[in-house]
Amino acid sequence: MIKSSEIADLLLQVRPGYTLPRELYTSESAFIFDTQAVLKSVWLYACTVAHVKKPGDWYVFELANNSVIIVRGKDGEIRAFHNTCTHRGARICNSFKGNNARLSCPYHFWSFGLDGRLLSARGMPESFRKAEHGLRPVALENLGGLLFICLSDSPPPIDRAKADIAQQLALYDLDRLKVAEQCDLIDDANWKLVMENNRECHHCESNHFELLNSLDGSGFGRDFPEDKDGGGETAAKAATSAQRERWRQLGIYQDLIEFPDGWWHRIARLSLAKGAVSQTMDGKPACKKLIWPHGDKEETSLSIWTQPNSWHHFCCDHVVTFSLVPLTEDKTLVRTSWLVHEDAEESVDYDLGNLTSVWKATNYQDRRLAEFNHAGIRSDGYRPGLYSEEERLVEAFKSFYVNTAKASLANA
Ligand code: 3BY
Ligand code: FES
Ligand code: FE
Repeated sequence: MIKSSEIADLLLQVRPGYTLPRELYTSESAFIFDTQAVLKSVWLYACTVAHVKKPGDWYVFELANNSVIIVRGKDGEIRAFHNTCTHRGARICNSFKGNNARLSCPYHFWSFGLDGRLLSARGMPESFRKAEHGLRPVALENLGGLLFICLSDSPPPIDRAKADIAQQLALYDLDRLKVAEQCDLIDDANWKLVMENNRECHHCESNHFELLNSLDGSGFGRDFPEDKDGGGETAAKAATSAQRERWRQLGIYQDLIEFPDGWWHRIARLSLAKGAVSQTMDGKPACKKLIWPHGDKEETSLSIWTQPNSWHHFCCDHVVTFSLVPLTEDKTLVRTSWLVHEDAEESVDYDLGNLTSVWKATNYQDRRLAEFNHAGIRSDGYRPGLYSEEERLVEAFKSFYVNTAKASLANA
């Protein structure tokens, strides 16, 4: 078992531009430190507003021993509560989603309103005040339809991320979407390696045949697509500038937003490859009912990456969101959800296989890579290795982790 002084020593060994020391990826103590300190001190992406679309819809987000109920009230408000009964502590919601008019504990049937208030409790003494026994709230914020929770009693600021993300996502109106498919994958790899893998496309060319039908991997991780050819005027650069001018005219142009002032979000509008207008196998929309107002001719998608546990892609016809949760030091849950227009009908407007095939294939490929990475790092022969220039966003993730970890130790 590593003590916190040993975690501190490991963090001190971390060098800029290099991967982490082995034990920070592989030890049980680092996993406990990550889930009990690091990840409790930050905002975590849980799900979207479409996952709790109707009043009474609830969704459970779990991190190690903690379980959080995200629930939409009769008033339409979305709130979050610890999934532990205020009677004798039983877990109230015991599957990962549902719809109920009240939240009833299965043990002695205390019943709670969707706003967390205790409504009924049998046989309690006369002095008992129901108002004092409501569910304990968890901090929740809605960032343009993406729901984030924070398990700390004093969550860090979120205003800048909220403003930037909400501004970009207004175009896609997540309130009008529904979840068409959700899929869980468990990677036998540490969560930080699964995240690192997401933050580079250095591995894309030889691994992501399906994804590269629509995504141009070569620009990923560089400053911005038009910078990838260096300073000179090239045909590719001219084409990119022309396209961005078109976006500007449509009012969808945005500069790259990348961890502004030390924030934890990155937003980029990407040019899709090979004439694709959506991230599908044939590059065509997978759903007939579009979710944005600009038709199906724009060769573009919007992406949002947040530290430390999510990434999201917004196409003209669908959204794919990814939430990542560590399960043990060498197991990570990658939960992927595909959202389409609420009026779209399966088999009429979209085929589920066609909608999900690119990212299902990509997730399997990435799982294999993260597992190879974890297995190799366990070796006595492993030493922290140097990131390439295409891996600067991996370094950005790693330093976010290290800085948050150091701050958690300092505040302990
Ligand atoms: O989904 C992503 O954001 C990254 C970029 C390209 C590959 N990768 C899985
Ligand atoms: Fe929930 Fe008793 S523990 S009603
Ligand atoms: Fe990948």
